[in-house]
Formats: sequence, structure tokens, C-alpha cells
Amino acid sequence: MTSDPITNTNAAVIIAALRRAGVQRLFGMPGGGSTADLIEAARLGGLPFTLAQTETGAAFMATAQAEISGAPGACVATLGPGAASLVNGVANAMLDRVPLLVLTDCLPDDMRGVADHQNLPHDRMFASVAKATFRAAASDAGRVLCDAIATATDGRPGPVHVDISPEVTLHSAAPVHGALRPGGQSLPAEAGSHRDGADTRRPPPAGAAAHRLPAAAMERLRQARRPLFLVGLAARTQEAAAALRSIAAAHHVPALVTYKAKGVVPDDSAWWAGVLTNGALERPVLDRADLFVAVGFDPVELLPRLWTMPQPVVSIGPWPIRQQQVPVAEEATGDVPEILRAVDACLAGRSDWTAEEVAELAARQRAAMRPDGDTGALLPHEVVDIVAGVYNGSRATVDAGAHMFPVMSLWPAHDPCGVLISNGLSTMGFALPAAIGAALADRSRPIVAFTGDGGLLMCLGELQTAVREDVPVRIIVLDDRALSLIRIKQAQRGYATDGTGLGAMDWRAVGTGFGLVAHQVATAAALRSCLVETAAHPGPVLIAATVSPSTYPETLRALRG
Ligand SMILES: Cc1ncc(C[n+]2csc(CCOP(=O)(O)OP(=O)(O)O)c2C)c(N)n1
Repeated sequence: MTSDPITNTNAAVIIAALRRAGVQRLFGMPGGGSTADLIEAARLGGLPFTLAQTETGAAFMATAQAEISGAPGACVATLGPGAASLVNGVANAMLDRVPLLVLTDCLPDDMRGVADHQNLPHDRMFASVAKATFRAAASDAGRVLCDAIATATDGRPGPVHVDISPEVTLHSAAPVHGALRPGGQSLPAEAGSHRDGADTRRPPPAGAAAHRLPAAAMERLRQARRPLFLVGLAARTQEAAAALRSIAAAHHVPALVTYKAKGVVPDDSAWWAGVLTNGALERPVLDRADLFVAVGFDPVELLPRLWTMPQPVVSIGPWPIRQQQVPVAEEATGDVPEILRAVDACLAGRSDWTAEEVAELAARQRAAMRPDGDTGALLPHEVVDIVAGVYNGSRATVDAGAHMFPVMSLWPAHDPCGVLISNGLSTMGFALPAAIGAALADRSRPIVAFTGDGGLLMCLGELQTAVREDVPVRIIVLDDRALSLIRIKQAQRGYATDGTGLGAMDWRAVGTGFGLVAHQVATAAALRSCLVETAAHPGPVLIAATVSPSTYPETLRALRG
């Protein structure tokens, strides 16, 4: 005898499987079918649910939680339009290597191939942006969920889609027998196959031979006089960060960090040598190295340009990097901190790098991100410096656009995942929902969301989510009334600026209309005092800083050449 219609159904089993996998919260936009069953089962099963205003916003929120927790995220959407609206969020998880369970409603078996209304081929739709796509059956929903979770987390992490019809969610639960089958069952033909040859093998167990550095790599490390760490997204664990910091200090090995690896080696470390994008700004650092030790490095984070550096690359990561862009001389795959212990043992004493030299190289890069601009106007890098002065130590999220350049070079990150950014996909509309997802996982300190005005307009409805959930998010809008990054590219080609002007917005009215504490400022002094005044506010705050984009072209030139 059950006390409600959901207990002992597949919906409850699915929610229990998500909780066992470490999912902390479910995000989504429901439809009437299986999503309603899942939300009810989540309520009864102790998994909180947060309504987002778009499906992609829900995926970004879940992704942010997954990035900072290390456990998978999960989101739900209805069939047809809901699934279609999820695609950008799923693509982001794919290219940013984030384990994400994507659960969509679908037509029941007897209506597939019969009804056209809202009926899209979800499996083919998600095949290009997910590691795999599954369809749960009434008899094995629990098992399919376990398979989906294993596929999302095995090897190189990524999103996995599962179609679940209401006849499945409401069916009584079948017991789940047997072991998990990674990458397994019901991958419908090509839909479940891996789009780009992503390797889903589990890393070998600790201590296995594959954890040891190849002999040739050991020899290179022994010989290197100027080794340089290239730290990437898969090094974002406390253990890897601790190992890297200790080797850097003991052997004088500087580190370039990718956007997603900001904080693994903190910006205020003596061995922080800059940000790696495959652009021009970090080139003087690369040029002085004689060996690159890539740690958790995934070239998905690089600008799509040829890698022109002649030095050998030794790559260390939790999964093999399959790519053509950066030639890798030797590769060690497995437990990163353990492999780093072997690196530590190979490196001979202190390198030829000096702390003064690294400090000077880093200072030059920071100076290039603070060029002169319109006199009297508030400049983007001033905004970053002023916000950092008040929120130093906070986590930040960053959107795509020209404002991203000063933020990524100047924001002081202290911890792995201290900065969340969509870098593999580089999508707009990420910073606000990601900040909400992160704040829901950790309310202990405010989180700063840096966004352009264009990027915020793409996800404006999530201001309502921030208010409803009462999260301590500080939304800093770098308001330049334009899609500046694209406008610069128009100017470079001698084009007019059609299609990149946004016009003025009354951001204070927009923010207060949604129920936020909101301010619009145009000077450094006003920004500083408004940040200080609102710092203790427990809920969301929006501060639009009217900035001059006059520094962006020079910043972009310095960064990318
Ligand atoms: C979803 C999406 N659409 C389009 C783009 C291309 N794009 C990159 S930056 C940018 C302009 C961003 O404008 P804004 O948010 O105002 O930031 P700004 O460049 O002005 O700092 C555009 C359109 C993108 N990255 N993502």
C-alpha cells in the first residue's frame, strides 16, 4: 500500500539514482508529462527542484553545480520545444567536459511514429551535442539511469540525454540488478555513438602501470631547465591544485592557466605566469620555456589557431586528449596528483626561472589589459579592479564578450573552479544562470556574475529565478550599449556597425522590476560605494556599470595579436 502515487514508481527510482550519483538539485522547465512525475518524485525523494526560465538556463545552472561539486548535474525538460531549447546548454556541457544528466519527456511507445505534434527525434537532435542518448523503458528505467550516469562520468565527462515517457515514470519500479554497464544499453544506433571519438574508458586504477610517466617523459623532465605548466580544465580538483602549487614552489615552475583553470594556481602566486588562450599575450612566457608540462589540458579551450610552439609537450590528465591541434610528445593518463608526484621526483632541484622574471612577465600581461581609454569615462578594467577590491576571494562567473578579457586577466581567482566560464563553447547567456546554480550549491559567500548587456538580455528571465531563490548573486553588467566584441570585428573589416547596437537600457528599472536591489553607476566612486553599500545584502543585487568600450580594441589586439 503506497501513501502517494509516485513512491515505488520508476520516477522515484530515477530520482534515487540521481541522488546516489551526487546530484544536489534538479533544474528545469516542466511540461505536463513525465517531467511533472519527476518533480513530484524529487520533492518526495528529498532532491530540491529549481524552476529556470529557459531550458538552457536550467542546463547552465546544473552544469555550474556539477563543476563545483565534481558530481553530475541534472536537468529536466518537456518534449519537443523543451528539448529543442535545451540544445545550447547541452552543447556547453559537451565542450566544457561537464557530466550532465539531461532528462526529457517523450511520446509513449504507442504514439511514436503516429503523432507529429511536438514530436521531434530527440535521439538525433542530441546525438551531436551529447556523449550518448538513451530511451528508458518501463522495465529498466533504473538500469538505464545508472548506465547514463556511468556514461556521463566515465573517461572524459560530458552530457548524456535520456528520453523518459510518462508511461515509464508512472510504471511500478523494477529492481535494478547487476553491475553498471558503462556506455551501454539502448544507445539507439548511431545516436548513442560518440560524435568525435570521445574516449569513455575509465582511468586505470591507482598504482597501475599506466599511471607512471613514460620513460621518455621522465627523461625530458630531468633535462628541462625551464619547464612550464600549461594547466587546463581537468586539473580543477583540490588535490591536483595542491600538487601543482607545491611543485611550482619547490622547483620554480611557472604556470599558465586556461580560462577554466583560473585559480588552480592562484593569480597571486609567485608562479602564476598568465592566462593561456593560444593568443599573443602569453607568447613571451611560452617562448622562454624549454618543456611544456600540460596538466589536465584540453585544447578545446584554445583559440582555433595552429599551435606554433616548437617545444615538446608532456601531457598529464585523467583521460587521453584526442586532438590534432597540439602535438603531444608523451602522455600519461590516470590519477593526476599521483602522476604529479612522479613529475616532482623527476624535476632536478630548482629550474632556471626566477620569481622576479615571472612576476615581470605577469605584470606586463596585466598592464596590457589596463590600457588608456576615453578620458573621464569608467573603463571595463577599472570595473574589474574595483569589484575585486570588494569581493576578493569570491567565486565569479563570466559571460562571452569583450568584457571577458579584462575579467579573465585581472580577476584574482584563488581556488579551482573559482571562476566559471563557458570556454569550450563560449556561449553568451551563461554567467547569470551559472551564478544562480553555483550560489544554490554554496550560499556561504556572494558570487559575482560579470556579463555584457547583450549576454544578460539573453537570459534576463533568470533575474526572476535569482529573486525567487533569494541567492547572494552580484550581477555586474558592463553596460556599453553594444555587442562590443562583434563591433570590433566589424571595425577590423571596415564594416559599418549595423546589427551590433543595443541602445540604452534603464537597468535600475529592469532590476527593481524583477525585485532585485539594482543600481546604475557611471563613475569609479559611485561603483565603489554602491558595492560597499550592497555587500551585506543577503539576496541578489544588480549593478550596471556604464562603461566606455574604448579600451576593447587595444585589449583584443594585445590578447590575440
Ligand atoms: C549564444 C551566442 N550567440 C552569439 C555569440 C557570438 N558573440 C560572442 S560575444 C558577442 C557579443 C557580446 O555582447 P555583450 O554581451 O554586450 O558583451 P560585450 O562584447 O559588449 O562585452 C556575440 C554576439 C555567442 N558567443 N553566443
